[in-house]
Amino acid sequence: MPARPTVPDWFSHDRFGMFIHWGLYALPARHEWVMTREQRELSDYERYTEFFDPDLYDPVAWAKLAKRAGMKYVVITTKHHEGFCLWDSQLTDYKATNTPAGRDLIAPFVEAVRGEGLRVGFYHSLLDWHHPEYPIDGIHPRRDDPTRFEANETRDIAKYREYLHGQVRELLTNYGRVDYLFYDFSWKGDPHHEGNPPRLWNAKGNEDWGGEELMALTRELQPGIIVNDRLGIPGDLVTPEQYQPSRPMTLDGVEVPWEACQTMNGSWGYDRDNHDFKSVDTIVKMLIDGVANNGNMLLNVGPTGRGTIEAESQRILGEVGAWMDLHGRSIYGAGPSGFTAPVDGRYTRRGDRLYLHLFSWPPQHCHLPGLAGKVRYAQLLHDASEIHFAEIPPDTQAVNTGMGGQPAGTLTLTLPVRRPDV
Ligand code: FHN
Repeated sequence: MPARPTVPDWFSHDRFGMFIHWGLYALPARHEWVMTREQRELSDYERYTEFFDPDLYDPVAWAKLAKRAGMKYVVITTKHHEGFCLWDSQLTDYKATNTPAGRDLIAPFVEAVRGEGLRVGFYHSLLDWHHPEYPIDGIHPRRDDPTRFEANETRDIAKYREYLHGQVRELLTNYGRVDYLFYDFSWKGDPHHEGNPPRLWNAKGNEDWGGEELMALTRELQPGIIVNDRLGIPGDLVTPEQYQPSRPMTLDGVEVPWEACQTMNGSWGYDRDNHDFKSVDTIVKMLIDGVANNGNMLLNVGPTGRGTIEAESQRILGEVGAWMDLHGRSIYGAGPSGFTAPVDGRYTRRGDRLYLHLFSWPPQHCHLPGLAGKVRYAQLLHDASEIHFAEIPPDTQAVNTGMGGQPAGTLTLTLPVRRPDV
């Protein structure tokens, strides 16, 4: 029986992290899959290395932005599917060191994130559309490769596996403490990608990744590290992507830790033409909703080719941080309440404190005006339900639509719970 997924307390306490997708794809600035979506010739795509010059890269500013937003950990793409490495890997020339950047970009990132008291996570792609021995999978038939649809016998999968494991060893050896490894992604048996064309090399199952061996190496090099579920074998948590589970997540009927990774605008990598950002209100509600169902949220930014995080992302994260300044105590160390929430709201609970988050106002049947009405509604809610609130304390932080510039639509009340049995 595989070990049950578990995560260290810090992860369930911290609830909220930043995801960073950064690589050569920031230069075409259309999506991190641009190489595949536009069927770019490898020789053509590689030329971006001549222009990758993130002169405005400031990892301290990135770490401060994450902290400002109330995020407690930061996960960066060390290498995405394109195969380009942000660190000074000794196993390839396809790396930031060999671009106008001229240096390892992961080392200063790690130092900056730790400097802000945040935890460090690495994203690492199992796919590598650049490596000569990476098997052609069903998603990236290379036009410049005459064997593109040949069976994988034309490629030495063992050599690719050695490269993959060797780079993981570099990342988990050369940068001190790493708290979280987000592998990405495998298909076979992966709930995130059911129905996709099975990968040619995965037809034989995941032993070609060396998944078990890679998991063991990860834990050997970084005891206590959190490893996700995308190696194609059970990890320490489940990682729903771009959706919010409607209840706590389970495996075989047993609740498991989970973290929903979300974009701000539908694109992981910087997409210069995509201004379809989620509102602050939506992001705050997603975070609350996740905690109410015992999950985390990993919210993504996609820095530009020059190393900046676009203004809209910064604005949104600043306003999410303003909400977190007031209500972080209903998120950090909080979780499901055990009570039935009103249809237009959520409960989160931390110890004997119950937090009522009203997502819409006025709720269907309450016509009480203004803030007093909202507070009274909270009392009505709880008189009518199995929860009995003590008098709402005078210091109740009742924040509603528009007040003090808070995100519209959320009213969060901090209320002590008088246990029904007392
Ligand atoms: O293909 C990637 C995608 O580009 C992005 O990195 C997401 C983030 O979880 N993971 C894969 C799609 O599931």
